[in-house]
Amino acid sequence: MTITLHQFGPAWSLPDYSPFCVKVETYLRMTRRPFRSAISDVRKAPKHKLPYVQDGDVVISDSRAIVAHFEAEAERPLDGGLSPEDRAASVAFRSLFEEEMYFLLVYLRWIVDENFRVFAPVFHRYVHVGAGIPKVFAPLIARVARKQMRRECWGQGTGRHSREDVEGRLHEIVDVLADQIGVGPYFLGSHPRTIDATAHGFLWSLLDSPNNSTAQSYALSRAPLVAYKERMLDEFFRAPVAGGTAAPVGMPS
Ligand SMILES: N[C@@H](CCC(=O)N[C@@H](CS)C(=O)NCC(=O)O)C(=O)O
Repeated sequence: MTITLHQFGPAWSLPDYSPFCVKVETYLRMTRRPFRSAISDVRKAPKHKLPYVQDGDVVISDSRAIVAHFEAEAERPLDGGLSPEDRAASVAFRSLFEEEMYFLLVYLRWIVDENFRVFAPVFHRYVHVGAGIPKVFAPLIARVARKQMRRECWGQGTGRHSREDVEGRLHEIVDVLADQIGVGPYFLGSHPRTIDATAHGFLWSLLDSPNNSTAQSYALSRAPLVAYKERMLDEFFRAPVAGGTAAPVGMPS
């Protein structure tokens, strides 16, 4: 059965500019599921958000639901045998990444002028290639999208903070993540778990998106985080997989 991962598309050294899309791609690679990537129109996504996945006749949106879908059908789910303590840690860290760190990253990318100038061409390309809108309208769509992201960040609360406060909050998260990962090799120790897909998606985005931020340089200075990202890349993105080779990073397969 073919699995199609609908996403925004590659950017810089990442397979996607959305950490949620990188999360799902990481999960599919961790579980050695063959899949194809499609750059898709977010307006046509079931919940008007990406990623979503088509697994045969089944369409699943929301990265958490996607992971739950594959975990439920797996013979050996990644989270099988997780202790109650580790399950609690996994759920709490997932929220840290997806409900707090996400908005801090959105702030840096979409609200900080100098970073938005770097992101805009990537977004323009998506508007044209992914949503099929003529290139000439891309800057206008980017302005509308930016306004919407500002509104969302303001509503959630992060948008009301200064850039310094946002960076400070990310520094705190970076410290906590470096302590948690330590020597790893995985987020919760010796076994790869679903939280590794989330952690890798968000850490890779923080470390390698071209954001000018003290949070990024601070994260890059923390050896456990950089080593973790490199380990995840080596094992799941760069290593040959059974039945073929891993798709090159940044290329839809
Ligand atoms: N809870 C969702 C979040 C996905 C999400 O926020 N996707 C963003 C990109 S990072 C999106 O599609 N934004 C488009 C929009 O809001 O119009 C998940 O886990 O998949």
